Amino acid sequence: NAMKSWTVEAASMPDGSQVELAGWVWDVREVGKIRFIILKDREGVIQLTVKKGDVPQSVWEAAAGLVKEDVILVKGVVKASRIAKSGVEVIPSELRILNKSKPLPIDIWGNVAQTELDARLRYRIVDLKRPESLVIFKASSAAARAIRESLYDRGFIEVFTPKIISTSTEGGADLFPVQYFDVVAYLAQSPQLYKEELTASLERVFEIGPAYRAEKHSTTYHLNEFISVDLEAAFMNYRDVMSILEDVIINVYSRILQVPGVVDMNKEISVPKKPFAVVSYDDALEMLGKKGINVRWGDDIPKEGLEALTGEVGSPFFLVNFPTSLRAFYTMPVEGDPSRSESFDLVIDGVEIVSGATRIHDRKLLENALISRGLNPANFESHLAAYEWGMPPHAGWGLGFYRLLMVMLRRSNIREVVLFPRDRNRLTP
Ligand code: ATP
Ligand code: AMO
Repeated sequence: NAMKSWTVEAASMPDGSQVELAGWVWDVREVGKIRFIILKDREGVIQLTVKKGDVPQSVWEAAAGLVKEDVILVKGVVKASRIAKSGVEVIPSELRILNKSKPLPIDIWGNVAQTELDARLRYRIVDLKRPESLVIFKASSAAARAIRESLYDRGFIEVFTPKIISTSTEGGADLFPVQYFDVVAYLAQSPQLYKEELTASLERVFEIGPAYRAEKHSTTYHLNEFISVDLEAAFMNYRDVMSILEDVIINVYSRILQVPGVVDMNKEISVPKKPFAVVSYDDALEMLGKKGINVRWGDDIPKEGLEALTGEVGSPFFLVNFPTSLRAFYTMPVEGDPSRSESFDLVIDGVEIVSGATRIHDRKLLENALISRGLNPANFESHLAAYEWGMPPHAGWGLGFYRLLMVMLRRSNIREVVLFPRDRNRLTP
């Protein structure tokens, strides 16, 4: 058996078990004739007790030169211990140094708050050794898994669409150009057009993939590369996909709460309850007006408005029926009230996490929507063609994965929940 055990597994093994562990030296202390080594791996720590005379001389000597973050492999016996933190200690019969470590450029043993986020991101591979940072990325993995689980259960299939594309999908100029042989192509802002086209065959699809926005924002919740969870479903409207979204959000919260360390990191995280509050754009403007926040009908509701609304109706909440002019061209107007649309945002703790809508499925209407936004239908011909070959009514949403993690884990900056964030000033690491 070539597989090493995790420290947490060793901690629950019966007294006398043989074990093989590998990991990093978290701490090392010498008290007289005993060298205590705290061995760390991804899942936790365990104490190695190296007592002169009780262990082979080679082990005693190897233990002497150890420094923090040295990489070691240990074979030994698990022993119950009343003093060791996990209730067990390991008495090594073999200790091999697999690699030595130099002093680290940032402190990973102290309080996270004491190291600037900038420095942590500059030395991200080192920062990730910190238990608090590890918890975030375990939660991230659990969240992605929970999303997949919820959507597979509801008949969605996972798809992968190109990230190098020929035209804008969301309108606007915030595209990164890339040289694609002899032509200029762009990095995808979202899989919007592909996911809609796929409803004509695959019916219910989702994708978890990168999205690129060349926005010159420098806020705590915008990035130039982010992970977007995109969903699209045939024969559904915006209310149907809002209901799926509620279930997804609830499952993600439940799952991340099961990740060891998440509750300790923040005691206030709790699973939201169904149904989430629903506020129309018009009602939101009225509520905000009464609080002295004046938004003109047809304008975006600013962040302070979203925060004020959270104070009124709680979190999460849906904002619905945005002015059609505020939304992308593919958004379905309300029947009989075309200045408003069958659209929604989901806001959690004052941050926009998801946008979605019922989509237009009629080619002529879609062409008019493009024209009314100053876009040229000729540039969308390959997309428009799909609308002539049996395009079903459909709806969907796009969820900002990092924004969701940020609000769930109550981090104040989106960069904390991204391994290697890409923002205006950060292209490395
Ligand atoms: P969407 O892509 O759906 O518009 P979004 O949340 O990124 O999603 P934006 O319009 O890009 O929406 O920005 C949302 C809010 O972010 C704005 O209403 C504004 O309050 C805030 N915001 C945008 N740029 C900045 C900035 N440079 N500094 C501070 N806040 C900003
Ligand atoms: P939208 O542009 O609103 O909609 O994007 C969807 C969600 O993605 C997240 N998001 C971002 N996260 C980090 N940094 C950014 N710069 C950034 N921009 C957006 C937000 C946002 O709610 N095609 C539509 C979705 C759809 O209708 O299906 C779209 O892209 O959480």
